[in-house]
Amino acid sequence: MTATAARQAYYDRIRPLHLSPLWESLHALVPREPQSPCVPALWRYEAIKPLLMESATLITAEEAVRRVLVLENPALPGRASITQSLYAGLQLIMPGEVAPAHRHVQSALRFIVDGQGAYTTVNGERTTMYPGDFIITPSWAWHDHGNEGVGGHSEPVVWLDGLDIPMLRFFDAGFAENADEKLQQVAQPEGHSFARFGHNMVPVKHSHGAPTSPIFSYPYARSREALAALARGEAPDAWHGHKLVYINPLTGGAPMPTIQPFLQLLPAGFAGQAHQQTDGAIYSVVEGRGTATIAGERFAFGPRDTFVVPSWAPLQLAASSEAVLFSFSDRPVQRAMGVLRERFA
Ligand code: GTQ
Repeated sequence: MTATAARQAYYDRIRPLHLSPLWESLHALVPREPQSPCVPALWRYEAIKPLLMESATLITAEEAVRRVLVLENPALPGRASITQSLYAGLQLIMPGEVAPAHRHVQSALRFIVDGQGAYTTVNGERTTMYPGDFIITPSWAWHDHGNEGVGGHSEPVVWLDGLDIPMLRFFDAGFAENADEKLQQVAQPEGHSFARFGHNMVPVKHSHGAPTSPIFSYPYARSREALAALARGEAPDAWHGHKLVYINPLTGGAPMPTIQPFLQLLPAGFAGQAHQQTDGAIYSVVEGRGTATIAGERFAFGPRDTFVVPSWAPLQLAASSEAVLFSFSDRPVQRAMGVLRERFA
């Protein structure tokens, strides 16, 4: 009997006892560097928008609860995952529709992609959505969405949902419940959280102890203005252009315990150098056109497109016109574990 045959016979005997030989899988379990099963991919909004609109003829937001087309990593079909740890989807709410109140332990971000005048209500405070706004639904917070328009005009509104669904699934720690009422009572005037926490000042007395930022809407008008001023005042970073991270004003850390969002400006003509990071990231293009070269594959991007950069895949960004990119990753979790790594070529 050869060594291989003897080993195989041995593996066959231990398998019924639910045992497996580590030495056959050690290299894959403990890789020399990350080997993500995820692949880079880009979703062109132009191609998706008609299909998303068609979904509204098939099901209402209310019946669907959340009418979302999930962006699945092409290498992880059926997993509702855009990376191993994160979920992304495009949610549509038509004028007059309602997505009923519920809560879950999964944290969500909304990044408004198309249209304006929808709202989300989080823990009794409503915020109106405008393109480019970054909005948080904290873990276990009641939330419902609707679309009443602004200024007497209403239109379909689409946003990118980013959730830590795969992480919660991994931990088997998911809980959820529906509210008795379709819509929450609005208990605070719009903008109240931002007034309290959004101006580099916080109330002298407050009891916000949650791990999630007390600001739940970071308006694009403000973030865009910050990028514009930044670009006037300093040269772009050779890898990132002008890149800011959104923060929780109470801690200076990530606004969500599991997700770090970013916003960056690439000047017209920017040709960035390649970098790698262990936190794979999902990008949503707000303005401008350019290319993302991900692990050697070149993707042309334009406004409202979404693309995914897998963990440790070298990324090189370039812009033909001034571009603004929103992105998010699982960085806070990797940071808490002390395993976050970056490499700048
Ligand atoms: O809006 O509450 O894309 O619960 C997936 C799950 C959105 C939401 C999603 C959700 C939501």
